[in-house]
Amino acid sequence: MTVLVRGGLVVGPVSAQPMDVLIDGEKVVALLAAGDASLGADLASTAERVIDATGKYVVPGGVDVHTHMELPFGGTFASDTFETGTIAAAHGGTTTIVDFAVQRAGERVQDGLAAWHEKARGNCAIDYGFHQIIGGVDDESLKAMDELVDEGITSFKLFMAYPGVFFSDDGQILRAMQSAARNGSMVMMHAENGTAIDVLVAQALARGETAPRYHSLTRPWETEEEATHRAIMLAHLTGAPLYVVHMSAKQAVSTLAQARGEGWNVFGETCPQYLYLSLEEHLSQPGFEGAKWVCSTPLRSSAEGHQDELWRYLRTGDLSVVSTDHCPFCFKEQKELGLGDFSKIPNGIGGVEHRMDLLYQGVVDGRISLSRWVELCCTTPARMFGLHPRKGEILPGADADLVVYDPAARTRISVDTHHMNMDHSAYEGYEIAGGVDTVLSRGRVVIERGAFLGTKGHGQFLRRGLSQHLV
Ligand code: DUC
Ligand code: ZN
Ligand code: ZN
Repeated sequence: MTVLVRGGLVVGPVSAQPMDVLIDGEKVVALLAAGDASLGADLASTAERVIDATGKYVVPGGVDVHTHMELPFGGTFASDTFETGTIAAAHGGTTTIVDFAVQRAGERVQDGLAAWHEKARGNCAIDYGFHQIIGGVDDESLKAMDELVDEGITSFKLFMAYPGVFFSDDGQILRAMQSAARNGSMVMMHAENGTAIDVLVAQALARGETAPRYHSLTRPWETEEEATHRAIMLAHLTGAPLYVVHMSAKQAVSTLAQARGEGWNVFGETCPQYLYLSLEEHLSQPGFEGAKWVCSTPLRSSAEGHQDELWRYLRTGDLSVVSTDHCPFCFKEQKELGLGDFSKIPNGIGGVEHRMDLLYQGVVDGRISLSRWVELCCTTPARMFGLHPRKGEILPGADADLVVYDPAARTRISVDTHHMNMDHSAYEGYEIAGGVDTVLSRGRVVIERGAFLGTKGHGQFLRRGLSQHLV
């Protein structure tokens, strides 16, 4: 089937131009300037379907490289399945996710990966790939890293937090980084000093400080900055590239920026929750309400100016990617596991549906340009994790994943209208200027004016190449 997306402003990571996009089957075949009388224009006149994008933006499908569907965590599971989570993502204009397969100490990495394939296969509405969490670094798991690279799993997440669960010590991190330096993969780091945090948590609980806001107060910025610094130094020592996930403390990003200023191969990601939500306004809500916003790294103080600084780092380029760390838990029975003890609240916020809209508010407010929005949410994540040029940019030969985005639309985020499998919204009541109109995934219309027209099982597993951000 041939489709022509006509009359829109096509936004890329560098520029935005009025163009028509011609799709044949699953691929973009041509970008046609208005009035183009070339062969492409002839083809356009015979397109089987025309989507009118007049007055709208045509942007690449969003690439969210940090999701946790069905993640076992804190005695429960993240509440979105690959089916519900990818349908929600599609509603929000995201057409690719990269989720985290899990290996724990004592388990085979290959078994962890196989379990994730099992969860996702046949259930996804959009395309998906995997990173691999290495929760137990040893000879066997290090060997498995090489094998996985050949299978299209080209990035590995390590944890400096969560002792006894996913934690790696410095020696283990060093060894894994040496392997990554050798096989060309990317090391993703959860950079928080977990052993220090565990002491602070125990001391807070002993003082009777049990409310959700103590989650943030026991994970102060120093624990993020220190771990970030240590990860950077270990990466530099080994020559491995480093991607620090879900950065929330301005001091940690400052340290990252300094290393980048030296020309070191280190990158940072932040998430919408750290740009919009705060310790004071959200995590400190009365009673147990703040549990909705317990995630790690934690939300930080707006009085200390973290949010504004993160926006600034998105502008300077020191933060390269915005993903969601989508890890939803219902309030009832899941977040409630931590009633009376904040340390038992499952860590995570759901947001896979709202990333494109929330970041677009930065365009509306003049904080970032249209092209920077696309770069942060689509192109750079695709390049960073070996998916470009198939994903992340509207180019001839690329998958026809694109979003017709209507700047004149107005939407209000609410649990009543979202599609994620959650009983609350972290962004309840947020007014969004703009909105997703139509979404295509590999040439197929999956969302049309709020209606899901796709199918579970349409989404394909993506074998990823090596990062294009390695120097
Ligand atoms: N952080 C979260 O908030 N949830 C899951 C894991 C993580 O690192
Ligand atoms: Zn993490
Ligand atoms: Zn995560």
